[in-house]
Amino acid sequence: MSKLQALLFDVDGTLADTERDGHRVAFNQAFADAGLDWHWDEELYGRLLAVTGGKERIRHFLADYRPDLKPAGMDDDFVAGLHASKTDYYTRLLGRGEIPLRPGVRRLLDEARAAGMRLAIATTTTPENVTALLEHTLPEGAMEWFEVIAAGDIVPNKKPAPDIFVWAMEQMGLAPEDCLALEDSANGVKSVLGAGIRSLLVTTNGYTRDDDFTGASLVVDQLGEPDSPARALDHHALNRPYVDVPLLQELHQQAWG
Ligand code: XBP
Ligand code: MG
Repeated sequence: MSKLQALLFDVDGTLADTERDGHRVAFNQAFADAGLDWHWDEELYGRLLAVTGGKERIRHFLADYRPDLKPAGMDDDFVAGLHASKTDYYTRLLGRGEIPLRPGVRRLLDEARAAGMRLAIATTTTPENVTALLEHTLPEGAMEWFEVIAAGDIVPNKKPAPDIFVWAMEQMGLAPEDCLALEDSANGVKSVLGAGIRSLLVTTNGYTRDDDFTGASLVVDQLGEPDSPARALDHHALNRPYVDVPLLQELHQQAWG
């Protein structure tokens, strides 16, 4: 039986509900700034989320929704410039404190640290975005709570590829049987399972509620707080009001036997 040593957190949708009112808004601001008439409404953005990574998402939009615009000046440099502008808008939005952490996130981080658990981030988003979110939602110095911040283009293939989780574990000198991952989406689940990690908690949000989470240890609607209980959304029973360290240890034991 392997002991749970580390929690690997996804960011977007897991730590905070960043997509609809954060990334999407920043993409649209960058498009308007560049004089483009594109607007990603909430429904379209939900479909575009099938492709992870902002630059990849823009290229996917061009290829599948606006093929008329290719290749007239819409090359990789253009996409990179547009995306840099989006990152700027997004980090400023976070800097204004517009996106809080999801319920239970701060509590679970505190409990995990008190239990001596090692923490890391494994995300598709740009590193500056992770810094901005953590700096504006957690106390000073909280970046150091996370031993490794695996983000963005640091690996060649973004989720659903397993690369980012594999990279994070390599940096920490850990094996899959030492770790539990927390994710919010089907792409995240595929990435985790592909990396060989078997203990996996999914916390859903509006965009991912109907995703396929096959292989997850437990699916909940939120991590929950004592006054705002989490609900199990799969066949598993949740035998406590919120996700805590003992529950994660139980899931880990069940996954690895
Ligand atoms: C997050 C993403 C990211 C963000 C945008 O996925 O898909 O692309 O939407 O970030 P996950 P950038 O939560 O699975 O990591 O624009 O910085 O790429
Ligand atoms: Mg996510």
